[in-house]
Amino acid sequence: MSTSEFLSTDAIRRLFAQAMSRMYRAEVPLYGDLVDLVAQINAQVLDTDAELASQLQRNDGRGRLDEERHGAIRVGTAEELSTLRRLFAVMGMQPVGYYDLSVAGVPVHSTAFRPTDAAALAANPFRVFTSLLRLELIEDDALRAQAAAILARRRIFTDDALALIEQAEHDGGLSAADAERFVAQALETFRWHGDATVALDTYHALQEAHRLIADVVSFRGPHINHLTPRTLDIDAAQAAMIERGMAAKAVIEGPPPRACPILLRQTSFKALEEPVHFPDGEGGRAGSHTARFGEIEQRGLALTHKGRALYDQLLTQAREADAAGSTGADYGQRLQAVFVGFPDDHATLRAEGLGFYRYQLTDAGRAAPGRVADLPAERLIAEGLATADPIIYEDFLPVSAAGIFQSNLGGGEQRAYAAHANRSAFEEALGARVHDEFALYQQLQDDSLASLRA
Ligand code: OOG
Ligand code: NI
Repeated sequence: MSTSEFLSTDAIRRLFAQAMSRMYRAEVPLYGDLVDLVAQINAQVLDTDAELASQLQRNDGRGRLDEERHGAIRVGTAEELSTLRRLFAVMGMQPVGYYDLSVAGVPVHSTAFRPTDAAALAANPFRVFTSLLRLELIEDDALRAQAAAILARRRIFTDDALALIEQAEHDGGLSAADAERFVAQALETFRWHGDATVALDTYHALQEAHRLIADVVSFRGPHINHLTPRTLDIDAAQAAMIERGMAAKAVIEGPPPRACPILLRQTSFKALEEPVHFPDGEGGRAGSHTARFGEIEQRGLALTHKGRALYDQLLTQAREADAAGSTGADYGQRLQAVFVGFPDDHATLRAEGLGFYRYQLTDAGRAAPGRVADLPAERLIAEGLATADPIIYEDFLPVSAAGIFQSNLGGGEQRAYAAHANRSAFEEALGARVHDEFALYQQLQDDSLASLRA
């Protein structure tokens, strides 16, 4: 088959994201409510904020907004992770970034599979935060061996999914009909199973080691544990959640509200306690499991290394102010006070090299190629010949992610692991290097600057 007969990876990713969204709506109806709520808020914001509406239009952000989601899964073995990498590659999703969550007491390390270039991001930015369990952090030797043996036995991909991955790798793509079969087969890996594969006692022992370990080891596959729509106003969305009686998390993770949003702000509703059937005893036993939840997020400017260092420093300052982490009642105020130290207008953010921007000529700029050629970018902007729009942060934040993990595992446990980041072990399990997110944003900015002169 020739390349032109393949369905594009962007189109496959869109089909998959839509199928996941339909499945999760059916599995967790509250997610559907959240999607509807966010769509309403976004429509209101776009109605009232003409500047933001036209910025999104210019920046290829409007078209993708209604379908924009991220999801999260957790896997148990290197083989599972590396096969996921191949599965996501069929949809144009690459591993970006490395996140060590052991420092926050969660025994995993993670990456995000997502599209990387401007056109693919504009088409559909679907991302999946993917965590690998670090079995070596289970202290009890017998329990660790038992968990490893259980994981070694399971098969999380259907035979057809594996065959279609191989076919796509071999041929360089999939036809429309094969892509549809691929999406249906891939979906099976992420489906919820209400029947555990381990006895109730084993489940409890795993849970004692860490609730997350029980979540990964006790089931047939890595059920999608949340799908997150992107809101343009998370404060309004959070208020609307509470108004409708959803059990929203008290604190919004990430930076405080700002005139120029940066990075990522997130909030979630608590995970549901769901009935689970355990296979032991006469006819099995009834129990429950808490893992799946809902989350919303607002995305803003991607920061440079310099900007990110400032963000990390200010966040640490706010969290350590009274040793309460992000739990104290006055955390929001503390955060606001500390972040006064982070410039909040785009001209200063650009001048200080804190964020990445996408530059484009205006109509006036296009009409005056001679003038454009000679002027530096900031002068072009000052004279109305070019615009600079924030490049949107497409990734995640480890401190926020740890907060989301913690608040959704149920139970109030807080523990710390002595282990630290082990990126090379993660990449070995993955079977590939992860992309450097800063290099990707730099490339987007450089490409846009080059196009001013083209
Ligand atoms: C992933 C939690 C991280 C986020 O948005 O930061 C995450 C998980 O609970 O598996 O999704
Ligand atoms: Ni999330």
